[in-house]
Amino acid sequence: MLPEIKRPLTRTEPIRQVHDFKSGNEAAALAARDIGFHLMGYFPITPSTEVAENLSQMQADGEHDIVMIPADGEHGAAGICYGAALGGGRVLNATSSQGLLYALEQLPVQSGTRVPMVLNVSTRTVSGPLDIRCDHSDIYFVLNAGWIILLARDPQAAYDMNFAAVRIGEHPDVRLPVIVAYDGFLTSHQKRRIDRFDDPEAVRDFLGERQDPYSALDPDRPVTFGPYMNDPDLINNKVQQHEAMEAARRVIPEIFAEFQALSGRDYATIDAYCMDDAEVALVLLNSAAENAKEVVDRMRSEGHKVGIVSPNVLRPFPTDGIRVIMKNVRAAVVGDRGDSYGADGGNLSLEVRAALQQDPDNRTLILSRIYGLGGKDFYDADAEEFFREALDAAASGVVDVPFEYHGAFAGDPDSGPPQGLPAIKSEEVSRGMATVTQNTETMRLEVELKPLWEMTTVPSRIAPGHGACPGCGVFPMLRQAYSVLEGNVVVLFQTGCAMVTTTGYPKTAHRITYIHNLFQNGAATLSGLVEMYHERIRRGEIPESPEGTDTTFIMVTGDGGMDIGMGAALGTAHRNHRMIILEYDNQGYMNTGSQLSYSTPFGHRTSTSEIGSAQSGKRFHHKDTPQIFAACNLSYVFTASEGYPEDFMRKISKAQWYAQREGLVYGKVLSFCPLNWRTKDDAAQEVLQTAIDSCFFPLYEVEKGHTNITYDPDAIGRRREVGDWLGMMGKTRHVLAPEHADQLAMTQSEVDRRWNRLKIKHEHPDL
Ligand SMILES: Cc1ncc(C[n+]2csc(CCOP(=O)(O)OP(=O)(O)O)c2C)c(N)n1
Ligand code: SF4
Ligand SMILES: [Mg+2]
Repeated sequence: MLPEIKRPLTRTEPIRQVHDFKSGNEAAALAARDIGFHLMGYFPITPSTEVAENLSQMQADGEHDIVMIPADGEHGAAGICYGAALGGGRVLNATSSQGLLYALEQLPVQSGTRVPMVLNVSTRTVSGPLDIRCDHSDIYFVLNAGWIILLARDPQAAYDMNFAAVRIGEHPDVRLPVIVAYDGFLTSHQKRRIDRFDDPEAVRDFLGERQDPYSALDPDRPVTFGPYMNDPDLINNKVQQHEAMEAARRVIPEIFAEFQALSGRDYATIDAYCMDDAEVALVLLNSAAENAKEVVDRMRSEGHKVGIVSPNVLRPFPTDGIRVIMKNVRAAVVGDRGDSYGADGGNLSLEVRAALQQDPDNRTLILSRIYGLGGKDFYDADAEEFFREALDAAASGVVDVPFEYHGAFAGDPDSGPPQGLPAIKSEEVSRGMATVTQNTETMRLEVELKPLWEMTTVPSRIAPGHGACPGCGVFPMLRQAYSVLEGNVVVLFQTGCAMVTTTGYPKTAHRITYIHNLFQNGAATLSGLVEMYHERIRRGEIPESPEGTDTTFIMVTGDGGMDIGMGAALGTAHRNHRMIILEYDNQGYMNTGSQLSYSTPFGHRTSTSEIGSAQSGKRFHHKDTPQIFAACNLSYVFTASEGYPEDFMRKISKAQWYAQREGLVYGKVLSFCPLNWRTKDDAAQEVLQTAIDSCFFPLYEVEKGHTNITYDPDAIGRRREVGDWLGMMGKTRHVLAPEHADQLAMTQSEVDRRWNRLKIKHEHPDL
C-alpha cells in the first residue's frame, strides 16, 4: 500500500476521449492546446523543440490562441515565462539539456516567489561534449530548484501529467512551478497510442480558473514581488517554500485521483511493478523502467521474485512510498542516467539509500549503477544483468561492487581514428593572396587580391568532404575566408550546422586549432583565449610575432548564435578584444530543424513560424545585427555574401588586419541553406544575387565609422523588388499570394527604409 490519500470523487465515468498515435512531444503539445495556456515562452533545443513546433503549426491552423513568444535564449524564455506568470495566466515552456541549465538561474526565483507554471523537459545529456540524446543529467541539475518534478514514462503520461501539473502547481497550499520530465527521443520522439480528451467542457471543469492571491496586473492592489530580504527573514521564507513542497506530498495524490476520475488512468506517486512480494528490485526512472517490465515477467516465470520501482514524482521525492514498497526487498540495483560525480551514486541512488536509511528495520542492499548516458540504449539484457547482480547480492548478503558504470568500455590505445588530412602549417596556407595597405590620408584600408583562379591553389584549413547538405553555403564561405587569411588562425565555432557537420567524434575536419563552446558564450570564451595569448607573450612564455603576424582568432557563429549569444558578443565588442566574429546568416536555427531566429525575415516560414489560415510566417522583422555592432564603434564591421567572393575576401582581409592591431571585427555573411529555404541545391547564385539586388541584404562596410556601400544595385540599374527574391524560395512563396499583399508591402517598405538610411550614411561620412 502506498501512503496516498484519495479524496471522494464526484465523477463516476471517465470523460469522452479519442485514440491518437502521438510522440511525447506531440502529446505535450496537444495537452497544451487542450489546457489553453495563455502564453508560451520558448527557445528551441533538441529534443524538446517539437513542442513549440507542433504548437506553431496548430496556431497557424487556428487551433489555439496561446501567445507564443520566441525568446532570445532559454534564460530569456524563463524570464518571459516568469513575467507572464506574475500576471496571473497559465504559462508553458519546454526545454532540454543546456537549455534547462541556461534557464536554471531563473528557476529558484520562480519557485521562491511561488509562481506556478508548467515546464516540459525532454531530458537530454548536458555538454560537454555535446550530445543530443537522452539521459537524466539535465533534470538532476534542477532537483534543488524548488520546482515540483513529475515524470512521464510514455507519451500518454506526457499528455496526462501536463493536466495534473497545472492543478498541482496552482493548488492554494502549493503554488509552485511544475516540471513534467520525459525521456528525450525515447519518449519525446517515439509514437505510441494515446487517448486524448474530447470534452473541452469537462477539461475546463477539471482545470478550473487559476486563482492567484496576487497579480502584477491588478492596479487596485499594487504588490511588491521579490523584495530584498536578508536574515533573519529569508530562512522563514524558505521554511514556507519547504512547507509548500511538503503540502505537495498530500496534494499530488489527490489531484492524481481526480485525474483518474476524469480520464480513467491511474497514476500513483510511485509506479510499483510486481513489488508485492518482490525480494529483488530494480529502481529506474521513466522509459528504462518500462523496458525492464518485460524482463520482470520473464524472470518471474523462471521463479525469481523480482520487481520494478519507478517514481512518477521526483520532487517531492516519495520517500515514504519508497520505504514502504522496498520494506522486504533484500537487494536492489538503483540505476541512474546521470552521475553525481564523487558521491558514489547518481541522485536517485543517493535518495533511495537516504530514504531506506530512515527505516531502522530496513536491510535492503543497494547497488548503484550509472547507465544509459548520452542516449546509450538500455536493453532487456542490461535489465537482466542488473537483476542478476541484485540476486547474487541477495543470495550472498554481500555487495561486491557498490558503485559502477554499466556499459562503459576501455578504449584500445592502439586503435585511433583513421588519419584524415594532417594538421596544416600556417606557411602552407599563407600565400599572399591579399595585400592590405593602409591609406595614409584616410587611414582606411585598401586590398589588392590575386586572381580567383590562383586562390584555388591554396590548401584549405578545413578538410574537403563534410556532413552538410548538398549546396550548403557554409563551406564556400569558409573556403573563401581561408584562401586569403594569412598565418596562424585559431577558430571557435559556436553550436550550429558548421560545428556539427565538421566535428563528429572521433574525426575532425579542422586542420587548425578548433574549439567549440555553446552558442550563448562563444565570444566570451574566445575573448578569454585572446587575452591569455597576449598575456603569455608579454610574460615571454610564447614567442612574440612580428607586427601583423599575430595569431588571428575567429569565432564562427550562425545567426542563431547571435541571438542567444548576443550578450556575450556585445560584451566582447565593448571590451574590444582583438578577434573576429564571423556570422554566417542562413536566416534560422537550421541545425535544430529550421526554427525562426531574430534574423529570419518577416513572413518567412520556419518550423516555429508556420503558415496556415491563421498565421503567415514570422511576425516581426529581421534583426539588423551589423548596425547593432556598428553602434559599438568598432574599427570594422561588414556584410558579405558567399555569392560575391572577391567582395568578401577583401573584407575578411581587412578584418584580419584590424583584429590583429585594433580590436573586434564583426562580419555577417548571407549564407545559402537550400534545405530550409526550400530551393534547389544549386540555386545559391541566383537566390543570393536577388537578395542583394533587392537590397534586402546590402553589401557594405563600416570602417572607422564610415559607411561604405560596396555594391549598389541602384547605381548599376540592377535593383529588383523584394517579391522577386521571395518568389524564389519555398519558405517565402506564400507571401506573393494576393491575400498577403499587405505583408509583402510591409517587407518592401522595411527594406526600402533600411536601404535608404544606409545610402544616406554612405553619402554623409559623419553619419
Ligand atoms: C542553450 C542551448 N539552447 C539551444 C540549443 C540548441 N541549438 C543548437 S544549435 C541551434 C541553432 C543554431 O542556429 P544558428 O546559430 O543560426 O546556426 P545554424 O544551425 O543555422 O547553422 C540551437 C537552437 C543549444 N545547443 N543550447
Ligand atoms: S541545414 Fe542548411 S545550413 Fe545546415 S547543413 Fe543543411 S544546408 Fe547547411
Ligand atoms: Mg542559422
